[in-house]
Amino acid sequence: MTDIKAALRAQHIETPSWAYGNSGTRFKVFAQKGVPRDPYEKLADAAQVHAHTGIAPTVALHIPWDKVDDYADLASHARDLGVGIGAINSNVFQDDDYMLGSVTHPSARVRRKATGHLLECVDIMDATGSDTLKLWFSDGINYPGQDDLRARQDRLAESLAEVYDRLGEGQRFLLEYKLFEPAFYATDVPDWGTAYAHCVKLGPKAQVVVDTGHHAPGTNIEFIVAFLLREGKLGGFDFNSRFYADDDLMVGAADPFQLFRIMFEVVRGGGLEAETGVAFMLDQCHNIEPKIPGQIRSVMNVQEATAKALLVDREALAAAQSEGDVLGANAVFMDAYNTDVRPLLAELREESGLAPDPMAAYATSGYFEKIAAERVGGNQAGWGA
Ligand code: LRH
Ligand code: MN
Repeated sequence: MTDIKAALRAQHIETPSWAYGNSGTRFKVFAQKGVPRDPYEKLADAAQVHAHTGIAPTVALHIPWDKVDDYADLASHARDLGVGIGAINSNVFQDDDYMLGSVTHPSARVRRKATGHLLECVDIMDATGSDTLKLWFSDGINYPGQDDLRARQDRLAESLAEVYDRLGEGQRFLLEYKLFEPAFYATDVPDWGTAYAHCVKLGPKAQVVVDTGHHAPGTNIEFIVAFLLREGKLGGFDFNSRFYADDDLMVGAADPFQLFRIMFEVVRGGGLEAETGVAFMLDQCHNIEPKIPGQIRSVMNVQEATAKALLVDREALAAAQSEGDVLGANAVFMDAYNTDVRPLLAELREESGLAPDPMAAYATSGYFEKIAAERVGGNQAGWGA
C-alpha cells in the first residue's frame, strides 16, 4: 500500500484557466457569480483547487484568453499562490482570418499569421517558464472539394516544422487531434494516427495529447493510450467526459469505468512515472455547475480512477492472462474497479495535512462568498467567442 500512496501523493493534475471563466454552448453562455475577470483571479481560483486536493499544482493558460502585459509577473503571482504555470495553449480558431483554416489555409498570408501566433506562444513559454505548448487546430473543411486534403497536410507539416525548430532546451509541443467540430466534413488533425505520424516525422519534442472527448463514439481510447505510451509519444491528456460529442463535462462523470481503464493503461505503461513526462490536464467547461467545486470534483475523479488502477493485482492478472483464464483475468480487473478507494484517499489527505473531503472543505472555506462579494463589475472572463 505504501507504493500506492507514494504514487498518489506524487500525482500531478493540471487545471485549465478557462474552466474558471464563463462557458456554454452556441445557444447560451451562462454568467455565474464570482467568476474571475482576469488571469490573476483565475490563478487564485486554481490555487483553491490545489489547496484542497494537494495534487493540482499547475494551471494551463490559453492565449489570448490569458493575455497579460507581463507574463513573468503572472508567473510570480502564481508562485505566490502556491501554483505554477503549466501548458501554454495556442488559439488559431477565433479570428475571422481563420474561417477556411489557419496553418492549413490556402492563403500564405493567413498561414504566416497563424504560425506567427504559435511562435509567440513559445515566447510566452520562455517568459512563464513553461515547457509545454499545446497545439489544437480547428482547421478543416465542411464540403467535399472545398480544398485539397493533401495540400492542407503539406501546409500543416510546414508550420509544425517551423514551430518545432523554435522550441528551446527542455521544451516540447503536444499535438491535439479531434474528429470533428467546428469542421463538419474533414478535420486536418482528426485522429491519433494523423497526430502521431506528424509527431514521429518531427522528432522527440513532438508528442500527442489525447483529449478524451475527441473520438468517434465507441472508440477504445485506452488502446490508443497503451499504443502511444509504448511508442513514447503520449505527451498528455485533456481530460473531460461526454455522453455524445465534445461535451467537455467533468472527467469520469459520464463513464468512470472508461477513465479507470485509461488510467490502468497509464499505470501499466509507466505513465505515472515523472520521467515519462505525461501531462495530466483537465480541459472542461462548467456551463451550469459552480466552477471551483467542479474542478475539485474532477481532480478527485481522476485520483479515484488512478487509485483503483494502482490496486489491480498485476501478478494475479498476468497469471490469469497467461493461462487464458478469460473470466479470471476480467475478475481481477473488476475487483480493483469495484473497490471503494474513498477511505484510502481520505486517509492519504489527512496524512498530507489536508481535510479528508476536499468538496466539504471548500464549501465551508468561505472562499466563494468572498469572491462573490469582491468580484463585482468588470468583465467576467469567458471564451470570448
Ligand atoms: C478543442 C479543445 C482544445 C482547446 C479548447 C479549449 O475542442 O479541446 O484543447 O484549445 O478545447
Ligand atoms: Mn482539449
